[in-house]
Amino acid sequence: MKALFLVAITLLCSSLFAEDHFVKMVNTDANGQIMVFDPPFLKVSVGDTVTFLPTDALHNSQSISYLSPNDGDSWLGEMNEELKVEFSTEGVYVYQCAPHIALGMIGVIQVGAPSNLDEINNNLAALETMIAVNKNRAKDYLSLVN
Ligand SMILES: [Cu+2]
Repeated sequence: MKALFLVAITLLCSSLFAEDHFVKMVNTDANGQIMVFDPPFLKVSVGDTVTFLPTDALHNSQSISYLSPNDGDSWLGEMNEELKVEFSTEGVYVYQCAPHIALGMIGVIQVGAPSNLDEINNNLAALETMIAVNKNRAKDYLSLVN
């Protein structure tokens, strides 16, 4: 009986504690990708946080409203700022580094179920017109949504 109680408490606690995730903003990653979020795709749970780390200089992280869930979370990091975002709304978020959008410096965060994935795919062309190099990244990262 006591063991069962302990198991129940352990399960309860693990669901209560949100996880913290980290994304580095770098000039080059381990795969030789240039101007990139590392990792570029993350799957997290509602209530988790993601901290963007200014590992290299002259990057920021900001959400893109037309590539986020309706009434979803939004953020706007300053250049070189370490920014912690808590996700309270489920869905898929595509975000960018403003100075390097032309170089395809974008990332994707999936929070829980990908309820807005069709909407994102419908709106993706607007983002892709702003990207000159590494145009394939948006589709590559979104292919990891599961
Ligand atoms: Cu950048």
